[in-house]
Amino acid sequence: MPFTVPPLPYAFDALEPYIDAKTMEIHHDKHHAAYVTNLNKALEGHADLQNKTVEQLLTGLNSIPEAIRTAVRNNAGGHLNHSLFWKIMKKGGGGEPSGDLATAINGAFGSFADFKAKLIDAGTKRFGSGWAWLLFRDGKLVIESTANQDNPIIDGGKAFFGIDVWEHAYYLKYQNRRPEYLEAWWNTINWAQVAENFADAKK
Ligand code: MN3
Repeated sequence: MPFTVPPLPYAFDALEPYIDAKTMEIHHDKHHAAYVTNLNKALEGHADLQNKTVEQLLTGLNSIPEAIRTAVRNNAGGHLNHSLFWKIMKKGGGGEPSGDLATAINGAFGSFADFKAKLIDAGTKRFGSGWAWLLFRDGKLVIESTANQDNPIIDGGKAFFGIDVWEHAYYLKYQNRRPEYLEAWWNTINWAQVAENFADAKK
């Protein structure tokens, strides 16, 4: 079955004023849709690959024919990354995590404030387009950033929270002010969903 774009779990304007409705509409309906269209196109004629999940495609890039490997890497990555991104935000989000997730964050980074500063720093310093992530690597909770649509799963990481720092994610409202977007974004976070993702990633 071809890959499909999951519906946005809230209205385009749900994240106002932090992320504007027009950005959400273009980001979801055009950018995410294009990754899915281009992934399906790349996999045309490769029935064996069409049955895989995006996670399977990305952890097995070396076994994908060279002619379509980069297209699969970029577009399966784009599909996976955005599917996660929409879910970890919600209308009326924000605040701080609680429970096991809060304990793990405090243990790894000292405090929520330190964690937040470090993730913002990773997103700010990512040159060009990419993502900043909270993930498990070798059983440890760490922050990393990746270029383009690469997801840490490509080299064994398990990302369960992250922010898109491509210009298409913020340019209409924030123009060149990426740090301002990175700061405002925390007001959209769905911590209950992130806690669920964390519990899954920890397994
Ligand atoms: Mn994006």
